[in-house]
Amino acid sequence: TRRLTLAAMLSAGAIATTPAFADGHQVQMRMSMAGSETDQRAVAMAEVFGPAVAGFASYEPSYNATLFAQGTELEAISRGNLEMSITSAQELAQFFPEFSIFTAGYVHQDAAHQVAVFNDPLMDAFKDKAESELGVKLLSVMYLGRRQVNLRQTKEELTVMTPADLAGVNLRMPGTDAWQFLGSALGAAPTPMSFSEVYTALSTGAVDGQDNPLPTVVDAKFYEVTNQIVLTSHLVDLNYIAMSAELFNSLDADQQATVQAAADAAAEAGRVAQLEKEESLVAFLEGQGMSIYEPDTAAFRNAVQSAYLESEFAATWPEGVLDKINALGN
Ligand code: KDO
Repeated sequence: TRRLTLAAMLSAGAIATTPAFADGHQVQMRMSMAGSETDQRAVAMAEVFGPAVAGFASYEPSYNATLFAQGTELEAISRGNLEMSITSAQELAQFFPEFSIFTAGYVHQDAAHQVAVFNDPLMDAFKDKAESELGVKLLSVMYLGRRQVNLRQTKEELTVMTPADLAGVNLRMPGTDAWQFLGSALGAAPTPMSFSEVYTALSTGAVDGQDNPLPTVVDAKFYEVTNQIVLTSHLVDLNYIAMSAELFNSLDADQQATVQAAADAAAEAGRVAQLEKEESLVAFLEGQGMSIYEPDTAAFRNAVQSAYLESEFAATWPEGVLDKINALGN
């Protein structure tokens, strides 16, 4: 509904569409991400965010980690070499370990819970730290989806019901400590690798599998080089629309409000699209010959939750925040 409101505002001329600067100068907003152009977050940013800020800024996305390698975007923003990224809590945890609370398996419950957490005062200290110490403003939360375990092995070769069944499985996880820990907590042998290398690694057998939400499995065509998906739903994954704080703070109040509304509207549009895909893609993937099944989810949840609570990550979580996050869920 936010998307419709924004579109209505644009067509009604309520949002300026002429350059706000006297010399017609447009603010450049380069956005680098590892995802593809057809990823629903990318689509929402291009279709909703870009047009909404076009009155004073040019939104210039680049995909597939072609501008900056996955995991280097925050530093690039911090140094003034990049204006925007769709970043993750795992990447922020590299700078601020307490962000690992948002990377822990089976904490976020669904897309609505992510939004409630992001907009709750509990987030203020996290946002303030990213802004003051890294120069990165977190504008809005995007929904990537429920991460599932996606393997080359056929279900006949390996049926995964509990974490013990993943013992020795070489599972590609993205390359930060928080991601590697999640792979271990699932019972697998995690291997760090950037997203852009995963398809080839799966096709050659360099790894046994990877984890991502169903829309990503389809968008990146991982179903062509794997045979099964275990519906662990181990992480209801999110991303943040991140912007250079220096750039944001250089805008006037109206422009800042426009950027904020545009980010929220893009996040909402992307969320709706991604949820729809997550629902509908099971049939598509089964049609491609994939086995898709539920494991003993309670066994995964118990193993993963206790691994986190006993970990050094949990020691960095600010007092009381996990309880507040849980209280915002069902
Ligand atoms: C991935 O590397 O598996 C991951 O899903 C991690 C996310 O945080 C996100 O960066 C995503 O990749 C990329 O945007 C590609 O979809």
